[in-house]
Amino acid sequence: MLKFYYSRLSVNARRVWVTLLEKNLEFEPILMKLNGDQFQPDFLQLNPFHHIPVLVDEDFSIFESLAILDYLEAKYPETSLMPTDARDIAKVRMLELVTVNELPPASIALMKQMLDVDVADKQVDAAKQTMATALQYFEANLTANSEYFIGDRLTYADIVAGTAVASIPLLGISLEPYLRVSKWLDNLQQRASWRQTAPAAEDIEKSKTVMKAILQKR
Ligand SMILES: N[C@@H](CCC(=O)N[C@@H](CS)C(=O)NCC(=O)O)C(=O)O
Repeated sequence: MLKFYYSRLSVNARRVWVTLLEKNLEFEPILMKLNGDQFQPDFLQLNPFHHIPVLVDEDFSIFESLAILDYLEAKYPETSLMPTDARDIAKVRMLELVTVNELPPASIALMKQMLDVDVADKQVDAAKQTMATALQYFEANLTANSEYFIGDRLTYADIVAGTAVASIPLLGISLEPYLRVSKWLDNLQQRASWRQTAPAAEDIEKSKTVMKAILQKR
């Protein structure tokens, strides 16, 4: 059976978790505390960069969440989450890569400010601007009534961007000005896969001490 190493608060892990659920796959979840367990030799053998998520399929171990999604799509194509049209494929990739490349550095700066970790005002302003640009980009890729980025079906664009955008309000940024994004996210959050993987408020609260310690080292 597939083994999935994750943490409930990791956006990077959540996109894989949602995919496993949307594809109806059986898997063994292995919860990581990220309190040092990611540096244990057994885990470093799976991912020498000590990050979750990791997916292990028998003797094959995969890290980097987008690589895991590619693997799951190729191996389990029955519930397909990737379009076949050339432009749609490019759109999915752009939305995925904007999410994984642009949002994390901005999130780190905003999280530092929220947790009272030293961060320059200039960096916080730049982070807010990046978030606004990304949200406008997502908004421009939706229509007033679209439930998904690509036509009438869920794709990796929704899974990758949707799990990340769900965390943006926790950083003090309101999604209200982005009407299409708000509606699209509301729709996604009705899905069983989103509900099952949503971090609990008490877990978010508890994680703040650990997060602060990690951010002070960055
Ligand atoms: N690019 C990686 C990022 C993975 C990542 O940064 N994971 C974080 C949790 S969200 C982690 O494991 N941090 C613990 C550490 O780096 O020691 C991916 O997409 O899988």
